[in-house]
Amino acid sequence: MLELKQEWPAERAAHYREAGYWRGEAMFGFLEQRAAKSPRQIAVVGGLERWSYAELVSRAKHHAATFLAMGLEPGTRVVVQLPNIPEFLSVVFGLFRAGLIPVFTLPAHRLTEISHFVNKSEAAAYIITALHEGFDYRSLTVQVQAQCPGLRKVIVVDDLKEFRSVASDVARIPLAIKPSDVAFLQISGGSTGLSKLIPRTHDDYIYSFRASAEICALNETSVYMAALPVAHNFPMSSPGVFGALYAGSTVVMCPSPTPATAFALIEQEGVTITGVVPPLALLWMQAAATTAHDISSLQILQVGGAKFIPEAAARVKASLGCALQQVFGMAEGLVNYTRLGDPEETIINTQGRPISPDDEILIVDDLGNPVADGEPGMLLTRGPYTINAYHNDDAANARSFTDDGYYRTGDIVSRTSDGYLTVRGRAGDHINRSGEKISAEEIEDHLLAHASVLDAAVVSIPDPYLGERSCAFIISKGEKPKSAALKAFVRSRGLADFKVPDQIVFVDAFETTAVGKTSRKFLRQTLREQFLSTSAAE
Ligand code: AMP
Ligand code: DBH
Repeated sequence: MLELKQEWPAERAAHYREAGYWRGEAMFGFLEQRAAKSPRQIAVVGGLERWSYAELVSRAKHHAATFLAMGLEPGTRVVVQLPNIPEFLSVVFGLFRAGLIPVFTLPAHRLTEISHFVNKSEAAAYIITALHEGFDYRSLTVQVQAQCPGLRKVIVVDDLKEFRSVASDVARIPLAIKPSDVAFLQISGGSTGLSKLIPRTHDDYIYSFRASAEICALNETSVYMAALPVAHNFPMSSPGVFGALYAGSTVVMCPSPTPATAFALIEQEGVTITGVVPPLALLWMQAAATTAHDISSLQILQVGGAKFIPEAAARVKASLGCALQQVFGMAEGLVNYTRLGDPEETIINTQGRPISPDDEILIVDDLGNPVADGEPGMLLTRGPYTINAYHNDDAANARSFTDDGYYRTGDIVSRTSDGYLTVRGRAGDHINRSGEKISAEEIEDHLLAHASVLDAAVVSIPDPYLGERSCAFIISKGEKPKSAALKAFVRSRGLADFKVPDQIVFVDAFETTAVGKTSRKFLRQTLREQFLSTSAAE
């Protein structure tokens, strides 16, 4: 099994410890300490469940003992595909307690993605819930097992209760966790090809959500609602469910972010803070005008994952009666926030500034030279919670990191003189569809597998609802397929629904560059521009 690593140069690591960022805490340990301090405080609410900190810890320990009794050894990777239910937390903290390594995936992922994550992480187990939103995950596990010979165990969370009696004495399980170890694998949205795996350590991740909880002023009276799928880095750690638990707040697991469901929970649980992507913020603002629910407990609406335009940002306070916080982050590390006391103008027009004084930010032009404040350039960053490498992916690492350890974010940003960043665009070729990042290349590869597709180019098109939608330009061969059939074909390849092209446009030919070879980047750009100019003319 390939070792999991995430290492910073010794000098920087020493500095991060001295500065008090890395405190030697571990993912299960912090929760246990919280539970010792306030055992009866409610940790998590969801569905019919309402667990205190003591109960969450006790459930996690039982799960830990069960996992080990099943023969899973510390260090084993375990793919977790769970929706927003309290068991997400008991299972994940159970894995941490047992020294197992969660590999986070989204409920929307299907065969192709899950098999890739299992194989790439060399996972031996896969944890699901039987049914969610009408989808039967048990049938998915059968398909995944057929494709992943190394996958030894499928665990259905609904069955874990029955294993309780099997659990041996949890106190006897040795806790052999080093805070500098990799705690879990997070997934990148992926700009080229399949999603990459992101190894995060206890030290670095805990720093990011502890500091985030401070920035958001979370305390025991706060109620944080996870509205987006909780395996996303944003609701997990910015400050997310982990930051909320670190601060002793209550976490509310919202099963779906529709205004009807979310507003009812805000009222019922007195939610004080939650985070959404821009399209949802727009939907919530519209729904708030006529809702029968009292959402006045909400103090902060965080918006992030994709660009929130200033015109919409300016309306949050009046529409929802709460403060806006913009969040610009990435699963690879760096997270920026507007601060609660910032002037309105900063909150509306920027995506915030970094968490840490030791987040190093470079904004450079095509030649790698720093640009002046206010000028757009490519964002590079390194710091105490930004990774230095992806897991087992030399090609991506060579592309994504500079020789001196900066992560190339692929985002084009500008910086104000006081260090606030505004996202201006991106250099990479992904589609940011309502905060879900889709790799153009990944979808093109699936389209090319269709017998009637000669060539395919997938681009992002501005969309009034989604922010961006995906559009596939297709050169067909033989009989021209129907758009619906092509979409169904992509879906049948076992992909998350959000990756199916929103729109299909047939063209006769693609332009080629002067050297005669097609540059995909140039091609996508040309197609997008042509499409936008013709639709503007219509
Ligand atoms: P990932 O690397 O998959 O975690 O996705 C992170 C990317 O999401 C960033 O590099 C940005 O491109 C995008 N992103 C996240 N938050 C924002 C935001 N507030 N505004 C614009 N883009 C964002
Ligand atoms: O989009 C993201 O990946 C993101 C957005 C906001 C993120 O990872 C985060 C905050 O931590």
